[in-house]
Amino acid sequence: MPSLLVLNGPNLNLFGTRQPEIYGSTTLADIETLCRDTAASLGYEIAFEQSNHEGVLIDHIQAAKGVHAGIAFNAAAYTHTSVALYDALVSVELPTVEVHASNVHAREPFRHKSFIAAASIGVIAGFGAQSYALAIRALAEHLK
Ligand code: CA2
Repeated sequence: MPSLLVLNGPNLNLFGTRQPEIYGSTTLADIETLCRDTAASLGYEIAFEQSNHEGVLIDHIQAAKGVHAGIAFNAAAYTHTSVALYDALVSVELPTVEVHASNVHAREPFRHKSFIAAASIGVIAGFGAQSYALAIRALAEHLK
């Protein structure tokens, strides 16, 4: 079965534990289940990873080449800062969808800048945990 990488950046292990008014009450484990179920319904399996470390995220992106058909990526705060993650995404040439649970464009101005968007086929933000399911659907549609 073809496979997708769902990659999560710093602090996303805290989903469902704090700031529910911004990020909802769904835990990252719940989001993993949602991603697995959504992907399976579309004929994909997933690898689901989270790291608080930029270099580890880069290692996951590099290792995805030849293994996964695409990436759904919530780079969290690194979205707004990381040229290194942009370079890694460009180098692997895999279709990537940028994902955010919150609507970053309705928040602080520093969240309006994304280094990930320029290396992505599209961006989904603001739908809570469902942003992930929508990203997987977008990838599956793109890969048809
Ligand atoms: O909305 C998103 O998914 C974000 O990627 C989440 C990041 C934020 O820096 C981005 O601008 C938007 C924040 C991760 C912090 O996660 C927490 C989750 C629960 C409680 C506290 C922090």
